[in-house]
Amino acid sequence: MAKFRISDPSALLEVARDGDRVALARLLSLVERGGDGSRSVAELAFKTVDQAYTVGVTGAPGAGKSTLTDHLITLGREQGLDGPDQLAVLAIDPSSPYSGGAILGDRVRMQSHALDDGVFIRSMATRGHLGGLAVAVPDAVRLLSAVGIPLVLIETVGVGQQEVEVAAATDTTIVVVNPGWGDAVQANKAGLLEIADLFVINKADRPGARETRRDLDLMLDLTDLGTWRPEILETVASTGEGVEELWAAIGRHRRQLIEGGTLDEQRRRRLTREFHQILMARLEHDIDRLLAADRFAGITGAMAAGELDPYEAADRLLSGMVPDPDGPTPDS
Ligand SMILES: Nc1nc2c(ncn2[C@@H]2O[C@H](COP(=O)(O)OP(=O)(O)O)[C@@H](O)[C@H]2O)c(=O)[nH]1
Ligand SMILES: [Mg+2]
Repeated sequence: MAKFRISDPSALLEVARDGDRVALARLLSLVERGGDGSRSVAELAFKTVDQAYTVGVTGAPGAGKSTLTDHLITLGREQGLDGPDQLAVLAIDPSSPYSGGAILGDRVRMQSHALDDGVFIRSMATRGHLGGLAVAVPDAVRLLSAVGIPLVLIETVGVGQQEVEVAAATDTTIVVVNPGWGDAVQANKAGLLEIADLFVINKADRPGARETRRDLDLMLDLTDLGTWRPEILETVASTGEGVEELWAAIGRHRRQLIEGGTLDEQRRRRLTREFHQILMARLEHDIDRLLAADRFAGITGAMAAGELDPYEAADRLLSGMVPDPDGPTPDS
């Protein structure tokens, strides 16, 4: 039991690499929480050369993402990307229940299940992480890679800019829609059309799948596509119909990325974007702190009095020329 009291990240990582899921869960908690702990985990994990392959599953609430992901877990375990292997699931959608491996709200049971069958499932929030999900999720993926997990499934609800960004930042992005008039159009509006590598029309047991396929095809025709035209698949996640074909399509997309050399290129681009997010988050944090300081009440006062326009105030602030309201004034 002594080892469970370890809190030093590098010691935890060492234990996690030997397959200790409790240690891994603890490291992921550090990542979620942000701050110094998260920083040292990120630093350790960043040195990992073999990055896990990431598959994003996104779409509106109720589209069937979790049910579909459940099947992908099974297929991932049985077939893997290059043969059966362990895998991890990050559920960013807080309403995700998994029948196979996990029950949310019962973390202990969830982790022991993961220990049994090589599936590590974790729901993720960001709590204090500066930069939010867009920074915390890549950190988590690198951590999972660092402990030797080759495949990470990431379920996000495709609503809101942050979630869409997270969904987009995966090697293969699956957008789940349902049959029926307008669903494809909604997905387009949410910005999901541009990020999709594969479309899944789930609940294909319901009427309207053909129309949804036609809508998607029409929208794809109007989109400036790269070398890969997103495939459109139909599934009935509740029975498992079509999920084997989906797994095969994931494999095709992955092969295309690897053979075309675009996998590395995409990952480099994502890293640049991540760096941008980190810088933005830091600056925002610093600015908030500056503005909260008493001495800056003077600036707000000067702006309110019409003595200083906001652009001039920003110029001075950014060039470090903002006069200290508590110090001597330039013309005194
Ligand atoms: N009829 C039908 N229902 C499905 C199908 N896939 C999922 N469902 C049901 O749709 C509901 C929402 O599924 P869930 O996987 O939780 O959706 P999520 O919110 O996108 O993760 C559940 O009651 C599922 O049983 C399907 O292919 N056909
Ligand atoms: Mg779900």
